[in-house]
Amino acid sequence: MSKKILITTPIYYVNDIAHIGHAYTTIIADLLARYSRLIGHDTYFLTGTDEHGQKIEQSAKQRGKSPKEYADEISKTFKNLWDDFGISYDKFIRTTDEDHKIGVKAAFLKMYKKGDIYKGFYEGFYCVSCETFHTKAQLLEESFCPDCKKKVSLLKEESFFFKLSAYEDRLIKLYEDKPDFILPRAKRNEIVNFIKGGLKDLSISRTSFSWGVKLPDELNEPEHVVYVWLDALMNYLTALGYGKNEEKMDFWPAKVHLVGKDILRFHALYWPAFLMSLDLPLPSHIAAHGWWTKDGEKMSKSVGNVVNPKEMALTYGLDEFRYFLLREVPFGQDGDFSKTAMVQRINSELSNDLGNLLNRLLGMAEKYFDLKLNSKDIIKYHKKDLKLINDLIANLENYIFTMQISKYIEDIWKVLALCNKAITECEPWAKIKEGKTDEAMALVSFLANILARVSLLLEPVMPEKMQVLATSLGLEITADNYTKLIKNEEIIETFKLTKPDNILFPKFEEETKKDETDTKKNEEHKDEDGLIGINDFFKSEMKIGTIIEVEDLKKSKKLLKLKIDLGEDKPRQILAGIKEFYNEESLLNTQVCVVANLKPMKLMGYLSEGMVLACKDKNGLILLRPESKKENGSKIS
Ligand code: ME8
Repeated sequence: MSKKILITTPIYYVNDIAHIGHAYTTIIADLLARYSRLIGHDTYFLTGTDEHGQKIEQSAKQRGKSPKEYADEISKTFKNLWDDFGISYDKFIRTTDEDHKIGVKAAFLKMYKKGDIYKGFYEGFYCVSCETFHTKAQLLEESFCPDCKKKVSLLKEESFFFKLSAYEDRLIKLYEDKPDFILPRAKRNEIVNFIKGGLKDLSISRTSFSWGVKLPDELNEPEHVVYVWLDALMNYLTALGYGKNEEKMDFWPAKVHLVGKDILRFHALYWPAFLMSLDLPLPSHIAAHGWWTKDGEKMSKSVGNVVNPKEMALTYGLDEFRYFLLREVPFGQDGDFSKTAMVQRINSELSNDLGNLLNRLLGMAEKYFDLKLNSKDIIKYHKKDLKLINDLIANLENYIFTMQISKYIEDIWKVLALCNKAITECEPWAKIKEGKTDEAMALVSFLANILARVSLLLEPVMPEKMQVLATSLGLEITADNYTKLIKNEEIIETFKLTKPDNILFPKFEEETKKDETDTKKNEEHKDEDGLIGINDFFKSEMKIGTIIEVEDLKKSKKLLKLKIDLGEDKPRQILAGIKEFYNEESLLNTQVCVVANLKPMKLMGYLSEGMVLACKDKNGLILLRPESKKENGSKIS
């Protein structure tokens, strides 16, 4: 029976452009949505951007832009990326949308009228980067955020509070009654332990900045804006018309809110409490995936190890990239991104096991049967293999909404292995020679039938490539065909195959192992002539930046402390030995070239996060500068 299914991604902050982590979340959610449609459910897939709050206000200011102007710019880069990636979202919500603001205000008012919101005074610590309140006891070394390790600020301001403490018992009961509410199950303890410390009421409004949704007019509190996490979480309802026309509210409650482990607490604790207060049903699952690192380190712009999803998709193919992300790491675990591992999976699993199976099928079908197949003898010769495959496939559906995605793919590869084994055992070329054409036909049509099923099963993983596979088999990827071939185990009686224009999964040279992003493993050195490879050169990331602050370090003869805007969240602090040649006036608001991926080091007790390029000869020192003004953060190559 068709159900209404809502799948969501987090809405991404617009202070950063999309990297592989965001792509990972969105691709998993896309897989869930595509799968849900394929099995016949009426599916609504929601993604978007989170645009309010202090962090965004600050980032915009650093770039000399208004928050809205800045949010428009970055939100578009997310939307464009998902469009380029063929992400099958139904709605891209922005928290600056007017309808969203209406819904947030309606929810605030409802909770207020219910008596779940009261006015008070907040005194405590706040991490702007995570947009999170912390108690002193939670901080690292008394002043650093326990999550992102950045310095927190002390807040003292009037605030409205949500009576989170009143929901403690109901939340504990929720985790007990619904053991699959948080997936993977192991992550549940994290939340339960957090509650064990006792739940404090949550500050849900701010007065020290203004970039947010105003409180409902009825409250007459023009100084307050809604806390960005309440604002953001509400997107899951406002996207459905909550507080306005309720147009799509029949999709509520969500089937899965997909999130990274960093934001599990907001979704598994605050969000159900807000929903209880709003008298709304709770989502079925909050599914939290693990973290991608590069060479074992957290990806960050300042370290210069951010993996660009678009670049990966362009180089290795979008579907190959999707396959790798979904197959490499069991859901919930952390993974380290390596191109070498990706190439190995493409070559052995996609190219050998799957692509080559199609080649073998097409080769035999063309040579022996003019690409026309008849399946009448499949049961006679392949009953046993068919039973094994049917059993494997029947189990697959259980894996998807329990988020065992790598297991889902792994079992499809067991099906492919059975097909490849069947060819070896049957030796159809020998059967043809012996005049046993029926047996050869049975084998080839068996392969065609199984590949037809595989094209349906893998469509949510690799939509474009599976379209090519299905077309070559003369099959359409539809919910009807899914029911026929996967649920009812029907056999396609005849085929007229066509050969695709290109090979399904071309191989990549294993020499990609030497790729420059697999840094640690692939150090290149100067050769005997003192020359370096181009990869060595490109290891240094050089960018254009604007000097926005100059401080004379009195204790040093040479050093000036500069703040340089490289188009990042916050300006870089760089110490440069240029005092003898430049002063504040000649530096301020001018552009320079910066090596941006140097390991930070301390000079005269100050952290220096990069190096300014300069040239010195007997006449003195000059800074290297762009010929004309370039956007901050522009790469030098
Ligand atoms: O937290 N590995 O937005 P955000 C895996 N606006 N996933 C990663 C990742 C990594 N290295 N880095 C980021 C917010 N992610 C809020 C959400 S929802 C109501 C509000 C993914 O832009 C992961 O899904 O910081 C994480 O939860 C999300 O990006 C955080 O995105």
